[in-house]
Amino acid sequence: MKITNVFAREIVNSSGYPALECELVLDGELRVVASVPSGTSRGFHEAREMYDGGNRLMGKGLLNAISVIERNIAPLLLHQEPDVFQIDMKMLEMDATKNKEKLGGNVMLAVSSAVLKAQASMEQLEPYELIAHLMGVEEVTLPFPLFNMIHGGVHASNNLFIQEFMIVPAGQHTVRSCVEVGMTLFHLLEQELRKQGKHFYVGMEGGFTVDFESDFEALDLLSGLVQKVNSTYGATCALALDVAASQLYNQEQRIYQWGDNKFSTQDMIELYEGLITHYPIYSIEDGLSEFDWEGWALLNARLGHVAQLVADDLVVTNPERISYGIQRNTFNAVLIKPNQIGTITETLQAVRLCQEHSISTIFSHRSVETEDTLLVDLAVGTNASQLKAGGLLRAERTAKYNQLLRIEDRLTSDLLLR
Ligand code: 2PG
Ligand code: MG
Repeated sequence: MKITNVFAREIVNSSGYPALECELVLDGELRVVASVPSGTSRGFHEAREMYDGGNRLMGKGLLNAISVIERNIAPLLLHQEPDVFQIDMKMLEMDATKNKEKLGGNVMLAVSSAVLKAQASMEQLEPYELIAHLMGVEEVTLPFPLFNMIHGGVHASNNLFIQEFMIVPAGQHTVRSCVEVGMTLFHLLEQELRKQGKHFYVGMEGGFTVDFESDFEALDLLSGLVQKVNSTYGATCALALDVAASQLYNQEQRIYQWGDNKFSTQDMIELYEGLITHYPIYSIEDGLSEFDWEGWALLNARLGHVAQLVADDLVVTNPERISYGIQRNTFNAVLIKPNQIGTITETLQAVRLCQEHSISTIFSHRSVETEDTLLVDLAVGTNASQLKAGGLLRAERTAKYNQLLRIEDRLTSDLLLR
């Protein structure tokens, strides 16, 4: 099958701004589309995004990006069989800058994702099957979800400093039972917030945005609910946090500003040690800043054996940064966000690198999303250990969990057929 048309367009993302979508037509009849997300708490070293700037749509227009796809990249695709590795290599030749300054990570990922989907269609495979093939994975195991319950930091206009309070339905053997435990806990949380007379609304990642006296009050409430679910349903839920500490860090003074408190790296590590002792915390993401490499090494040495310590902003899905971090022993898990690096090929490289060094991988959505679910196929096809796709409200988040449920059903019925 050959690519016969290449289109790009602006669609609407979950924050009411344009998102870039690429559409490919194969043999004049089969169509695939892929769109890309965007971040709010973006890492400093992430791939740049191409936006128009100027007045239209607060500078977030994508007309230039569309033109780059349809004029500059389309000639590389037309009349060719879709091959994600080939096109990624060609785009990386067109833009050899460190941060994808020329083409933009949004442009490259929209194309790369669409080509991956087209290649899967051509080979009559589901995207996760093609990805498993590309990764040499013979038997896929499904990632378990991290559900975002309460928003804070730059994701919410409340008074919490921790950006994401998530629950981990650990100990469940199927995605379906994870989702059931997640839904139960979610509604228990809603009931509790109502009972306490708190004003809350649905946050940008599909959890709740609500004021608490402090981050500790939110942790108390959630860990109480986790205990309740665990005893009632025989579950073994735990908590996961994304502190997004780059947002709290003052690089010149080397301090973390947590409300009125000024914390040194050492204070932060002690804070986490205390939290892990008091609460059932399984995972801490971005506990320290993207500029605090020494701090990360200390953190990992001190707490790496008792908690999952996830690097997000620190490594931004960039194989070079991941490799540097592995050499310095700075984390035991990495968040994988394809749009931080800009191509599917580099995303797969990042995962491979982690897996070769027994570093856990967690595929992650962005705070500003579309309904695209390729992320889930990537998580499944690479045998990633976890999937972080937000809360259980808002269709762009549930689209991801629903895709995971569908894949689970397919895999189970395949097994039954065999
Ligand atoms: C994160 C992400 C997703 P953002 O920090 O992990 O939750 O947020 O997309 O705003 O970077
Ligand atoms: Mg993060």
